[in-house]
Amino acid sequence: MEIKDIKNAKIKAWVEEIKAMCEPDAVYVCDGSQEEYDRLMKKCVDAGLATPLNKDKKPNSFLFRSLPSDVARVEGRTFISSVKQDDAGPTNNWIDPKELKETMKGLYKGCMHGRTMYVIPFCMGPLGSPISKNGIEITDSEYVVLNMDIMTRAGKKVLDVIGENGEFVPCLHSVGKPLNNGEKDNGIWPCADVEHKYISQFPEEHLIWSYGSGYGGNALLGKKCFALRIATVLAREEGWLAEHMLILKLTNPKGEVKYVTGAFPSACGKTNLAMLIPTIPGWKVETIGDDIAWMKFGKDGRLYAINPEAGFFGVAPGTSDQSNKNALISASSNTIFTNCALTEDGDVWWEGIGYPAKGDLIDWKGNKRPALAKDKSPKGEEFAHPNARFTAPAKQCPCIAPEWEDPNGVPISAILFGGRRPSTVPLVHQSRDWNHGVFLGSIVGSEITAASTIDASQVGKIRRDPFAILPFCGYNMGDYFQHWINIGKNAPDQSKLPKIFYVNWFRKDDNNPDLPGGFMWPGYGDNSRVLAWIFDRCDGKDNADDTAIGFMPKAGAINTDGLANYYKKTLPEITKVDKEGWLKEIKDIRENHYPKFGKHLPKELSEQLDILEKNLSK
Ligand code: OXD
Ligand code: MN
Repeated sequence: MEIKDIKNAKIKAWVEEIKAMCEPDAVYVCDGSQEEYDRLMKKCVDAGLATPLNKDKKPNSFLFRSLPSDVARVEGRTFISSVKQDDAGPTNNWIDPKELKETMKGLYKGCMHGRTMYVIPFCMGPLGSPISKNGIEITDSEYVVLNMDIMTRAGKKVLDVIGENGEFVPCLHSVGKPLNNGEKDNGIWPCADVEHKYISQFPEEHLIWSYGSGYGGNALLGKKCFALRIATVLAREEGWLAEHMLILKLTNPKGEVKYVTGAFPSACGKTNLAMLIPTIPGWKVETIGDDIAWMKFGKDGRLYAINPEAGFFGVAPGTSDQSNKNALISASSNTIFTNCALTEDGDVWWEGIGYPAKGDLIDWKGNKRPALAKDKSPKGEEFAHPNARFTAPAKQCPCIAPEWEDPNGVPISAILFGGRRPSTVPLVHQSRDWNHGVFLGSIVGSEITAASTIDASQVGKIRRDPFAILPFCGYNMGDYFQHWINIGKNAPDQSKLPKIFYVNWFRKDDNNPDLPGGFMWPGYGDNSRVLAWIFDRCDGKDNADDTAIGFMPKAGAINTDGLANYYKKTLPEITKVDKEGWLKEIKDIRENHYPKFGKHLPKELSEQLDILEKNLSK
């Protein structure tokens, strides 16, 4: 389609304005058809940017390789450009919007020379849902169009929904690599140098400008930039919640259903939990979403969630039949792989896939190397980049719930928080009430391990990632805590609020040689044992003890049938209150975490900290 096919005057004017600034060779409005997808993919293959995979192994799937300077989100180059710095808060990078726009306009000027400017109308959430929101992404990257096609509902149908007067979030993206006359990409991933990358959110204007990166969350602007950073701002303005949470459907052996959301920092197995295969008989987990949840109160007073995305942008390394079979099946066709290794027979491979590769591999940097006899590689010598990804349509997930696109969303019974905590935090505990739950969300974090830092003095400290939304909150995190408190306070019916739980799959005992990896809990499918306890808690079942830190499973309340004996022995240890550990935790929160938020810290959270301390000293 062309600009003239756009009926909405506001969109048209904005597209014309960006065209005049970026000076592309052509402008193309995406219709979202299969023919368009195939044509643009062929363009990428012809330009040497994409490799078609073996049709017998991975039908209609392609592999892209990025440059080593463009392999992940760039938090250091991500900005919340609010008018006042205080509104961006202590956890976001801030530049004055006037200054940032001047700088970025300088970069955008003529940045699309030699390229086509694509206009992608997209919807976050099921089309026509009262919870969904529309956006328009302008980009000069075919890779972005193709990924947005999988990750969102995109194309003409969205323009029709927006109509002549509907609202949309404008999202501008350029890879920041103009081409001189006749110049071609020649198989080299286009992007700008790190110091010229800007991932900018303007919260007052609900506007996104991204420059210089073609990768994932930096470039697929519907995801982290819109569905989290701008959506957190919209949610606060409009009284709902935009969260970095998976959504799952849990069915018990009687066929009763509950829906659960969960916030976990990156690399804590969120996608695995969303697609879990239970090890306890009769229980079923189905997926609604694996990364983002938008939640609004329904007419019945319950909190309803939708998954604003239509696909999974999952981390490939570590995904195996054992860790997440359903993700592998989701990505077995019609999938875009990025920075995975390529096998001799035209398939993809990555570390932790569960089997060694054969023959030679082309690694993510494009070098041919003989495969190793195992499915691990030394750090820095990986064949697949540790942040290699698959972009797969959610509808291909074998355990996708039939109602995953219900425009009304699904009613949430429980909200989980969790991080990687080798000590202190038990396997599961339930908050006493909403504010206590908000407190638990506010202290989410992962312990820094020797594997995650080169600075030995940091090991054992806790990197806090409140609500697992630290890199994705579009405003002051203290005000975000207050928003959560207010949601509870102003709920149409307090008794219908979801119950809040803190889970920890990662307790360790390195001195016990029986435990694989030193982990005191098996995780993966066995997490269903904890989900089952949570399910029953939501029904008010008498399966908990009231402890100093909240409700915890009564002895025998977690189903251990079929669990290895050594885990049966560790279970009492990980389901009791570690008083010393929690007192240290309180000190860390009081001295290092909460003071960052200054006057923005809700008094309700300091109160919760005092209550916890008092309970522990009883
Ligand atoms: C993601 C992340 O890519 O949270 O989803 O980092
Ligand atoms: Mn995420």
